[in-house]
Amino acid sequence: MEQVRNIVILTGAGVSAESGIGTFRDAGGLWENHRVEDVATPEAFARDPDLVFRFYDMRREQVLEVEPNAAHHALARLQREWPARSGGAVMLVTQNVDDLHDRALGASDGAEVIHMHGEHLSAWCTACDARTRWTASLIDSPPCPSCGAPALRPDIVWFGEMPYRMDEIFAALEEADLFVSIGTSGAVYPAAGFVRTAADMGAHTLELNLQPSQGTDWFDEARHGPATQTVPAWVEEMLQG
Ligand code: BV8
Repeated sequence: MEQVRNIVILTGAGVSAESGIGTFRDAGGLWENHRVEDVATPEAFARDPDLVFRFYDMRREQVLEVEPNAAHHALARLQREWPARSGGAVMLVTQNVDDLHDRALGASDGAEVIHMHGEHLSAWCTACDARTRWTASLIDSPPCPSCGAPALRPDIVWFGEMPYRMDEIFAALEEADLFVSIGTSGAVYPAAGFVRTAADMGAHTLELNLQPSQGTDWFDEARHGPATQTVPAWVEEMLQG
């Protein structure tokens, strides 16, 4: 593997599984017998807002009850230590809407977590477009703290909606020497296509997952096992290498 300076990491539900947050595949992709695609869409929200509010209120409460695990902490350590050690950069992009990466990272100057599919702990006002940190429920249509309108929705990217910060992500993929995918099944696009973009740009590609993902053939290397084991070992290797 060439000299690695710039790393792009993509994570999915598997990195939070050992913290007690079920993955999408775990539940067979179902919630209260609703296909996730049927509650995580603008159409579902228009059709039955209370159903969608209950879905996200329940998951928001769950996030407040769990803690980051060894995989989250190892990635936070890499984000803090890699730049000085390598002269390069680490971009951590997550599909997860929980805040476990953020809590593990804490207030580290310059380092951040890019939530390409949004966050549970943020509410988005469809009247004034303000985004507000939010830990309570949304089902009773509370007023927007900025404009007062009862127009708050979960700040979540639903199916059919454009993921966040795609320009920055693709710019980093173009500069990446190493692309690492952790705890994701590779079932949802555009995230599932990042490995091919990175590979096309000459990056070495590594998959860390419990089992082979749908896109496993696109990776140069794959290590299978629980994230709390594979991720700390890989980070130690990178920082000692
Ligand atoms: C868009 C927020 C267009 C909501 C989410 C190309 C081909 C086919 C379809 C499409 C395509 N392009 C677009 C589509 C449509 C769609 C899509 O991909 N559909 C799929 C179902 C086929 N994509 C979209 O709609 C995207 N938007 O394309 O917009 C557009 C363009 C221009 C202008 C406007 C619009 C938006 C997609 C985002 C939807 N929102 N999340 C919420 O969370 O409620 S997606 C959601 O599902 C997650 O964020 C994540 O992305 C995905 C779940 O996947 P994973 O995280 O990987 O979880 P999963 O359970 O599947 O797998 C877990 C893995 O972990 C497993 O492999 C398991 O083995 C492993 N594991 C388990 N335990 C452990 C572990 N690994 C390690 N350790 C463990 N302990």
